[in-house]
Amino acid sequence: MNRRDFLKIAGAGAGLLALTVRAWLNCWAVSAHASAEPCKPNIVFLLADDLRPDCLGVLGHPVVKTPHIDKLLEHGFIFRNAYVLGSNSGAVCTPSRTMLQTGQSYLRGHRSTPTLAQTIKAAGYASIRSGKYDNGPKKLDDEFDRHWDGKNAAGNADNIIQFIQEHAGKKPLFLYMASHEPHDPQFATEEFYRMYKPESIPLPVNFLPFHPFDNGEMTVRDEQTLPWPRTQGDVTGKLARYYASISYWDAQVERVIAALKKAGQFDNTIFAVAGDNGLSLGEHGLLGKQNLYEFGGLHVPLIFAGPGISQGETKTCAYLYDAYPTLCDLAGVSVPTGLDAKSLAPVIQGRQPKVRDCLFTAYKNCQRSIRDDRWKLIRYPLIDKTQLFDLQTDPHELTNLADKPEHAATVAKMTVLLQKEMERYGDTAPLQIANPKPAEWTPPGSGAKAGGRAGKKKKGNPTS
Ligand SMILES: [Ca+2]
Repeated sequence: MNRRDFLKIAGAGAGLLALTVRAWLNCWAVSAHASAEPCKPNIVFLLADDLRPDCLGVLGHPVVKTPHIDKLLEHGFIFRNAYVLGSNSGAVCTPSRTMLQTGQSYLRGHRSTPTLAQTIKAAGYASIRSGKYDNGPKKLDDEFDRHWDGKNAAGNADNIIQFIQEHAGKKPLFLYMASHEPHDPQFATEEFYRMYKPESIPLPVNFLPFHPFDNGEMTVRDEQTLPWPRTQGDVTGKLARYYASISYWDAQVERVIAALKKAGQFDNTIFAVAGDNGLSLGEHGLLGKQNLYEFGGLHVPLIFAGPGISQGETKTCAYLYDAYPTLCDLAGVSVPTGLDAKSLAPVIQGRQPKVRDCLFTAYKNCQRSIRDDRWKLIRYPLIDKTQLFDLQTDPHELTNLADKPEHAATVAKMTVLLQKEMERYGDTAPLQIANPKPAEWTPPGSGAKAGGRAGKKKKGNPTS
C-alpha cells in the first residue's frame, strides 16, 4: 500500500467505524427477534451488461455521469485490473456469467462445486436475480429463490424493490441485479439521451478506422453494428448512446438504494458493482468484446463497498469470478473448496497486496494473452502473430514491441508464462498451428482491396 492509499484509508476510518457500528446495531435489532446468531449483511450485486472498465464517474471517467453509483462507492475498494477469464463464444456474456456463478474456469469440464446462489442461499439468505434471461444458463438463474426479467433497468429495479419490501428484516438479502444496460441498443429514456452530445465526446486515443489485421473474429455481429471504415461521427454517436444508457441504469440503481434505506437495510449491505464483459468502442478499429485489448472484450470494472470495506484501490490483477469467494468472505459465509476463483478479501482488507502474479485471458481458439504488472503479450495462433505492449508506458497499446530484437527475451518469458497459465486453467488450445492464415483482411463493404482472407459477413446472432 502506498502512502496515499494509507492516508485515504485512515481518513475513511472514522466514518467506516461509525457505519459499521450502525450496521451491527441494526443487525442485532433484527436478530434479537429471530435467533441468537448475529445476522449476516445483505449482498447486492449490480452487474451491468457490457460495462467498460472505466465507465463510472467514481473511476474517473471524464464524460459519463453516474452520481448515484459514485456516491454509493465513494468509500469503496476498486480493482482497476479485473478481467473475465475468457470466452468460447462470441456471446462473451454466457461464459462470463457462468464463471461468476460457479467460480470455475470455462475451459474445464463440469465440476460439481456449489454455485454462488447455492452457497449464499445455504447460508440463510433470501435471493433474487432480476435481469436479462438470455445471456446465461437458465439452470443457474433458477437457483435463486426468485428470478424475473425486468426487461430494462427500471423493470429490474421494480422487481428488486418489491423483493426488499417482502423480505427485508426476515432474512439477509442477496439481490442480484443483472441489468440489460448499456448493451446495445443502449436503452435509455429521452432525458438521458439528451445529456450527451456526440460532437462534444472525444474519440479514443487509439481510434482506428480498421483493425490492422485479422484477429480471427473481425465480422462478428458486434463488429457489424457500425460500417467500415469506422468514422468519428459514427463512433461518437455510439458513445453518446452508450453513456446515456449507463446514466439511465445509474438512476434506477438509486431507486434500489432508496428502498434499502427505507427498509433500514442499507447500512448492513455489501455492494459489488461490475460489468459482465468489456467492449471496444472505436479502439483499434473494433466495436465488440471479441478481442483481448485493454479496452476490449474482457477488462471490466469491479468495486466492492459496504461495512468492513475500507476505501482504496489496487492495480493488482483480478478475475471477475473472484467476486464469488470475495463476497462470501466479506459476508462471513464459508467459501466452498475447489474453486478456480480466489477471494480478494485479503487485498481489500490490506492483509496481502495480491492474490496472483499474472493474469491470463482467452478468446475462442484465435486469441490468448498474458499480462503482469508491466508487460502484456497477445498471441494470435491462427495468423502466427504476437503483440507485446509495455502497459506502464503504453496503456492504450499503441506500440507493438514483439518484433523488436531488444524485447525478444521478454516475448519468450511471457510466452512461457502464458503456457503455464493455460495449463493451470485447463486450456489445451495450441499457440502455434500448421499453415497459419494470412493476417490481412478486407472489411465488408469498405471497398478496400482484399489482402489475404476476405472478411466473410456473418448473420447477426445476438451476442451478450
Ligand atoms: Ca455482456
